Formats: sequence, C-alpha cells, structure tokens
Amino acid sequence: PRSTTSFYEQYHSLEDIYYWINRTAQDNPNTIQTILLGSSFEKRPLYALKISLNSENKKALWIDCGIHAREWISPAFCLWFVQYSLAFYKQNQDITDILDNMDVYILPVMNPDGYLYTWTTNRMWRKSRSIHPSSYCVGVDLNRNFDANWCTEGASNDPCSEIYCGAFPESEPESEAVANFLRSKKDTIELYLSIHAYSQMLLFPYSCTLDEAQNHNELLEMAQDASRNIRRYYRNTYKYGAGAQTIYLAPGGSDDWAYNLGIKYSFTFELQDRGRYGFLLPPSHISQACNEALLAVKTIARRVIDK
Ligand code: ING
Ligand code: ZN
Repeated sequence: PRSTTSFYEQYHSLEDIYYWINRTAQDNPNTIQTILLGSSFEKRPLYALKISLNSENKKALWIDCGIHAREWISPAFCLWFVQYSLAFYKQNQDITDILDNMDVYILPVMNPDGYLYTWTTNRMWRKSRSIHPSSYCVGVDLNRNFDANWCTEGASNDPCSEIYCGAFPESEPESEAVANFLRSKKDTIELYLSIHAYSQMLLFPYSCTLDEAQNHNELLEMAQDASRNIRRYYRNTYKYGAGAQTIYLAPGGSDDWAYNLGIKYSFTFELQDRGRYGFLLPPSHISQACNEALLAVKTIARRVIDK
C-alpha cells in the first residue's frame, strides 16, 4: 500500500482494534469514554465507545458493527465513524448537529471471537465461536439470537447451520450483553443502527415477520431519502425496505428486537458491495463504502433529531 493510505482505509486485526479503542479513549478524555458491556464466549471484552460532546444530551444513537465475523467492512465503518466524528466536529454541519444533539454509542466488534477466527483460520466464518454440549459444530448466528419471533422460519435450530439461532434467546454472551445495555438505556436511545455487509441495502423492521411496523411509512421515507442521497453524491444504488419484504424472513435479528424494545428508529445497513467481491471487499473500496454509510447515518439522524 502507498504510504498515503490511512489507518482507516485498511482492515485491522482484533488486537489492533483493541489497541485503537484504548488509544482513542486515552487521546480524547473529554469526549470519549469506554464502556465494558460484557465479554464474549472466549472471554474477550466487549467494549463500546461513548462519544459525548455535550453533557446535557438527552437523545442517543447506537451503532454496532461486526456482529458477523466475515463482514470486515463493518468494523472498519465503526472506526471510520469515530474518526470522522472527532475530526469533523465543528467542521461539517451534519456531524456537528448529530453530536450536539445525541450521545453516540459505538460497538466496533460485537463478535470478537468470530472476527479473530476469520483472521487466523477461516475467512468466511459468520457465527460466534461458542461450543454446544450436544454438537461438534461451533457458533451461533448472533443476528438470529435476539428475542424477536426467535427461531421461527428463516432461522435454524441445527447447531451446524450458518443461521443457528442458539439454545434460547440471548443464549450467547455477546447478544445478552448488547441486549442488557440497550434495555438499560432504552429511554435515551432513539436511533439504533446495525452494520452488516454485503448487498447495499438499508433495511428496517420487520425482518421476523411480513407484517409492517407501526411507523413503516416513516422508516421507508428515511431509508429512501438516504438511498437517494447516496445515489446523488456517490452514484451508487442501495435498495431499501422492510427486511422480510426486501431480502428474506430472518427472525431473531437485533434491529427487530431493538424496535420492539421501543427504539422506533431501527435500521440494518448492508454495506458494499453487491457481490463482485462480496465479503472480500478490497481495502481500496473502504473509503467509498464508509462514506456512503456515513451519508445514510447523517440523513437518517437528521430526521430523528428534527422530530
Ligand atoms: N444480513 C442480515 C442477516 O442477518 C438481516 C439480514 C437484517 C437479518 C436484519 C435480520 C434482521 O442475515 C447479513 N448479510 O448478515
Ligand atoms: Zn451480517
């Protein structure tokens, strides 16, 4: 890579990401706080960063990345977002308005055990790395492990499946830690975002049923607005819609669960690309992929703030 390629235009090992989390918090003591949410099955810490530029903030935005191990662009986006927030506060109007009106919680890697496994052993691993008493197969699909029509059509109760739902809702320490934190903050968090890849879609509840969410039209307008902005500024196409209607029935997802908890603005973003490289998106594409997602965050957060 050329020497001008920045840290944020590369993928990073789990060890580097932990180092980055520490360093970022240390370097920004007045604005960034680390929060230990819990630990993974293999006992790695689950750290979230809280960006707080105004102590009287009432609203909050939550963004989680790396729920699925092989979707490397997702943790890259969480790092990108934190860096952009620190660098462009008071420089860019949109991020300034977000940070003046919301605390932001960022979980860079929800599935650290799986992420590490994709760096060492199997690049295409999706699930967590928990072991099950009754099977030789490893891991749970953390995005099927939340309590939203858990383990119905679109998930599997076979531990060997890529969409294994786990033994019961929140059976996994990673999903339990996130659910516990969101429950404890549910009155302040107004916008929930979960970052995945790939396929370029802006999805919202429901994925666990074909029924429409109560504020479906409002969510649709927000996603449509974000998709239009991406098309205008980056000449790229993002589909949008309710998950079950747009891709497939998928029960137990985090966005549906957060929505049912009472977070009425809840989205799952599927970042680049549409299949050319798939999960193996080259580092040279990180910048545009993250800028597109950032524009979607700005567009949707603006509408939540203006409520
Ligand atoms: N896609 C998501 C998945 O877990 C999804 C789609 C979104 C499911 C929201 C449930 C809720 O299958 C990827 N790429 O992981
Ligand atoms: Zn995913």
